[in-house]
Amino acid sequence: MKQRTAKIKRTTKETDISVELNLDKSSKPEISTTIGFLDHMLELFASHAGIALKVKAKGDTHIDDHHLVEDAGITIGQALKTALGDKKGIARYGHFLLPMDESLSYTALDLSGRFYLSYEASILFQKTGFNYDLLEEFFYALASNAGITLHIKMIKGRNNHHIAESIFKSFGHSLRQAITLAKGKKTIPSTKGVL
Ligand SMILES: [Mn+2]
Repeated sequence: MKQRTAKIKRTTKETDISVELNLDKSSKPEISTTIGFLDHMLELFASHAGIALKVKAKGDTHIDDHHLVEDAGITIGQALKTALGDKKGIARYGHFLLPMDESLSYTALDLSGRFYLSYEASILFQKTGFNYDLLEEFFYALASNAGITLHIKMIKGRNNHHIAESIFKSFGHSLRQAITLAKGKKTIPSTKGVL
């Protein structure tokens, strides 16, 4: 079977991003976005999703991290959509409850071709470091460009880093389930016949 891959390059006046993705191969993630925290989250996501992901990104982070985080989400979303192709034989749905020490998060998704995002995570007040508001921007950009119905819910947590980790790992596991190909199944899992 042909492997489900994508290679996307996206350049704007704000950012310059390239993404390579293989849904049928697991390898060590190669992530370099100039934002250490985003690298860490994307590495966790790719490892737990069991996919090969390469991301190289730079942008106008002298302003703040907003454009780069959002555009990384857009480009990864576009790569996911491309790699998924006609979605023949995929499981389509995935959900995962994931603990990370004191934090606990849930994600549920449908590779429906329709975008929906429900994001409920109460990140705690912070003075410095990565702006955790951007996580919602990232998932909005990714899900809208990939055509994913995505629910993200933080159930509990006291540490921002752990909360974010629980969300990205959970998302990885949910995606892993949804992209799984059922053995010998070649149909599109929809009564409409198209996703
Ligand atoms: Mn960590």
